[in-house]
Amino acid sequence: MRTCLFWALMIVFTSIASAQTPQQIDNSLGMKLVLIPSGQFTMGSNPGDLQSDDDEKQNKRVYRLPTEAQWEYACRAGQKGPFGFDSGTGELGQFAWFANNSGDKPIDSQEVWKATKEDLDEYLKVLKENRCRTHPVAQKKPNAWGLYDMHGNVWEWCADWYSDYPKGQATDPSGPQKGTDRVVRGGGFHFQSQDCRSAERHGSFPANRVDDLGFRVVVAID
Ligand SMILES: [Ca+2]
Repeated sequence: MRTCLFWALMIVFTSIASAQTPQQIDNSLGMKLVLIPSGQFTMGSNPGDLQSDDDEKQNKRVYRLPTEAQWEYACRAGQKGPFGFDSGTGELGQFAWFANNSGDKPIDSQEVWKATKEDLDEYLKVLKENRCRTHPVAQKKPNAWGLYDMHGNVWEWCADWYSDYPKGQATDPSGPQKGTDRVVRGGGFHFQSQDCRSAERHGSFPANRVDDLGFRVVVAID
């Protein structure tokens, strides 16, 4: 079988090299090659082939990170305010785990920030003493599209490289071609309410591993 494959590849390459190649080619070793016309085909088994193996099938669902635009669109769920829910339907604490409610006792994280003189280490020390932590998903209310934990709990990786937004309008943007940090969105359990807004954005080095950083996936369907 390997020999057959080898021959097939040689034949295809020959046909691509020159459309004028004769139908049969001989070489100095006495090998006889056959010209195969160039063309297109769909690789893999047909949908009706009941004997096909999994690795032959096309159109398998591909799960991936959302782009930054897709993430924010899903987070906002049609809302134009700071969060992906109407203020008439509740407060952030009903939809999200953030610094005020992710620990054993409720706290006012803005007051803690002021009291610790905006020293991050001291601020985090207070939160650690209160055992602020992640929580299982879907314990809070979902947004209008049924998505849980878009705000808070853990920041979420997006596929885009992080940079300033480009000037002008864009449709379904996917960020710059290269960069050093990837976009993270949504805020985490250590953070204050303003850090959990739909528009809040940061960049993080792709190898970064911390306890308030996670991801959700998207999948395109036919
Ligand atoms: Ca989140």
